[in-house]
Amino acid sequence: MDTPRPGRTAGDRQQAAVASDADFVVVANRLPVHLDTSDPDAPRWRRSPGGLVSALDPILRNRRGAWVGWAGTVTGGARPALPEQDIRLHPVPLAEDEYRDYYEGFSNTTLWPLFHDVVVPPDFDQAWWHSYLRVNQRFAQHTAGLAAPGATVWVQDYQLMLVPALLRALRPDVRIGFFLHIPFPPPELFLQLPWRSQIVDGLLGADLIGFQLPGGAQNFLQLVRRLHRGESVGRAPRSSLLGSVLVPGREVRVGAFPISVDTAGLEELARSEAVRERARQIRRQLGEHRRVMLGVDRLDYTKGIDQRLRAFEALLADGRASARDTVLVQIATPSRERVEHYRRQRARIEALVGQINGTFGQVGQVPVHYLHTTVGRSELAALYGAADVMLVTPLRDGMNLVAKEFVAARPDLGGALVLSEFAGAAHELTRALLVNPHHPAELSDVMAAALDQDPAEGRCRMRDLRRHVRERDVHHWARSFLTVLRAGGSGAVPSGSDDSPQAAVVA
Ligand code: ADQ
Repeated sequence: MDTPRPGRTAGDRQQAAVASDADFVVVANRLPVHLDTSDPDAPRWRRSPGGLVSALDPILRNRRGAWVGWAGTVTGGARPALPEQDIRLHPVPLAEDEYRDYYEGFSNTTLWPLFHDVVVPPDFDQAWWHSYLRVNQRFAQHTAGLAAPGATVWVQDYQLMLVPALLRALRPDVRIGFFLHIPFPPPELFLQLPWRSQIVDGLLGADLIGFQLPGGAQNFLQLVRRLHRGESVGRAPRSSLLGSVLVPGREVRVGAFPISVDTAGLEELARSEAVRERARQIRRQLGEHRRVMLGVDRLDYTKGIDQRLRAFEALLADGRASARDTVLVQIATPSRERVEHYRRQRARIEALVGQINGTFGQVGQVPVHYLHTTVGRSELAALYGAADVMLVTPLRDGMNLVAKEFVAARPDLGGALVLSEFAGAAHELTRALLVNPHHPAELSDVMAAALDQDPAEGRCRMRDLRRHVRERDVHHWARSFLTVLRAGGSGAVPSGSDDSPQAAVVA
């Protein structure tokens, strides 16, 4: 869910000529494509791999679907397109200053840190807010022009939290779902936001608001209560639903829908001979006898990469590991590189890698292999297959798909998963080796325990973890959200039930 830089666009009023006939519309910051410029003479649009696309793809094809989002690159006005039979893409233009203020600014320097427990202090800037509002309005307008009467619209993530209400004002006939991929913070933190009421009202334009975890849904319900002082009525949770908010004339349902991965697809890839051979080759290249630890993350300060490196350094320092017997491979995808906190984080990590290798390495044998790059799906599956220990240690994470991908990619039942308690995935993957990444000694101890894990116990844990990700894959996620979204009537509540000018929370 990350974006490269844009170029100049045709501007605000550019609206592609498309018929209003889409009866299922996905609205996300990014279109599920990128421009492949490996052949500069013949740049081509390609599908971006990802669980969200594979989950929504069959629905988009079966139901005259469309995807609304930013194309993410300099196109000189060229429309992103996929082969005929593929899903319909509808690009929303962004100007350079909007990319800076709406995306890098408000989305990633205000909302992202605020929603991740203020791991770094968020910046509040009025100009960014105005840009966020303007871009959300544009997304709502494009969607309104595209959706068929009575269509279902599914809005994704924190960059677009105003879209539900803006869209409802334009198109009261459509059914609107919203899903937040990142954590929803406790009210005490959210209330710092100068535009808190506008964001909450934006979300309340939806018929169904989905969070990764019940805790996020509860935080939201509490916040609505605090901001609106609404009447709260007890109700037993039904399936994924945890409560409702009554707004004038409508009921907004609130629930938890933990996202997952394309388990079958990953498993098939992991079982392929090419991937298995590549995994063996990686192990040979790293040193046949060495234990392999692996980290795969976007280079983000929430992912706990530096904490993980320091914990590994402690193991090397106290002799529980050495460059001779253990290696840590850290793959970090370049991310949000113009944002100051990300630049500093990269410098911190690279200094730490240099320090560890400088202190504990030998010629031809360094303890940390660090790659600042994106790797392909097959290479990723091979890395997962080669690892003895997978390190997923975020300080805060909505879900963390890497943890679930690792489990899906280990049909051999090998490998140990070290998983932060602060990743949403820990709520489900309780048979992983759970750890508090804020506690340096505990993190080193759990990493050491993972290296020394009894193979029989490891297989037993992995079997349980795999059972979970097979039952709860990304298709299950999409199905359960859309089933609840469609099951709600029109969203209307009997007139007279709203006797407060604000909202009531039913939880
Ligand atoms: P992210 O913060 O981007 O997603 P995550 O869930 O870990 O985090 O997903 C990252 C994806 O990128 C994974 O599919 C992973 O395989 C891939 N990836 C990471 N590094 C890579 C590399 N170097 N090369 C290739 N691929 C790489 C946000 C939230 C998460 C939530 C997801 C989905 O922050 O908490 O799980 O959305 O809802």
